[in-house]
Amino acid sequence: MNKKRIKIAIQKSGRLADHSYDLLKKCGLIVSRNKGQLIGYAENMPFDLLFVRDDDIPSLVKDNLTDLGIVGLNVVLEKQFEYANSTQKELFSIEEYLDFGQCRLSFAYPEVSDIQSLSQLKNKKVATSYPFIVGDYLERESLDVEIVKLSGALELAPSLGSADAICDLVSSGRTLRAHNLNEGESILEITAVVIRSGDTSDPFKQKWIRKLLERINGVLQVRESKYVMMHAPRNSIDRITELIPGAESPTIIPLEGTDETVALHVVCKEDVFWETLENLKQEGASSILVVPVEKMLV
Ligand code: PRT
Ligand code: ZN
Repeated sequence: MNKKRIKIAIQKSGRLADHSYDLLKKCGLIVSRNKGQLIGYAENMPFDLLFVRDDDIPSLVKDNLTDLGIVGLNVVLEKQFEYANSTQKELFSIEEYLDFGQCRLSFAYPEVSDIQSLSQLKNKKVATSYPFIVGDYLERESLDVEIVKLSGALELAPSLGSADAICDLVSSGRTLRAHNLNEGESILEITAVVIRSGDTSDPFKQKWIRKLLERINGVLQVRESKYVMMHAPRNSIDRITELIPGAESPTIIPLEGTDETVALHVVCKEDVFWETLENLKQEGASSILVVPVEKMLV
């Protein structure tokens, strides 16, 4: 029996923790894990899960201590800059952009300040937890701004006088508003991503990693996808297919007792709204059913 196991690092607790764990369970992993335990073992597949702080995930993957990791793009990019001078050829690769952990990295200015845009920040100070990403952006924009690195409570930096602006993660914008800060330029759109070690050449590991990545892709597609069924006039098939957002080629099934009407089935990779159904009806479609898709492998 092959004893090799593929290790995946995910966040132990925090914004990405439950989403990451659920995603892997949706991919079919049955994981035995006791509360408080830092490692979980998949019973049915050769995967072990390591529950760690998100900031540690890129280095675990870079050092090949784990084969895969799920972490925010912000953390990945910041570490990539940090390791840029390393002699290691391939640190890790981004394999998949996920549909959770969405936020953006934005500049924000105190409501009371005269400075309300990047161009006004010249020779001033910006506080951030992402000095490399922000530094790279400012350099590309040829802006001379001093970066103050802070690891927490960034929102307080302007009122404490340690910076003129901040550059921080924003999702709803509530935190900025609560601290009387105006959101300015967004410099990065963020989601959680799957990263993979540069050293997964072992064929056994490769096979299972490919399988898992395919399943992750399938789970992501399914979340949006719908299966649409209807009766449609044969001469309207093209127009009807065009109306369905993200539709692939439809399956056309003859109906007993008629040549003019067919059953049309199609997988649609976007949400289907009432307006679409009303438009389909106008083109002559009837008995329209929209059902969720449980699993998909393309
Ligand atoms: O303990 P550990 O080190 O593992 O976790 P952590 O505290 O460093 O990270 P955590 O769990 O807060 O976030 C993990 C990842 O979630 C981040 O690296 C981002 O990729 C992603 N993410 C998504 C966010 C947010 N949304 C987010 N809103 N991370 C942080 N925030 C913070 C932001 O810093 C600000 O303080 O939430 C506040 C703003 O939220 P809004 O909704 O008020 O705008
Ligand atoms: Zn963290």
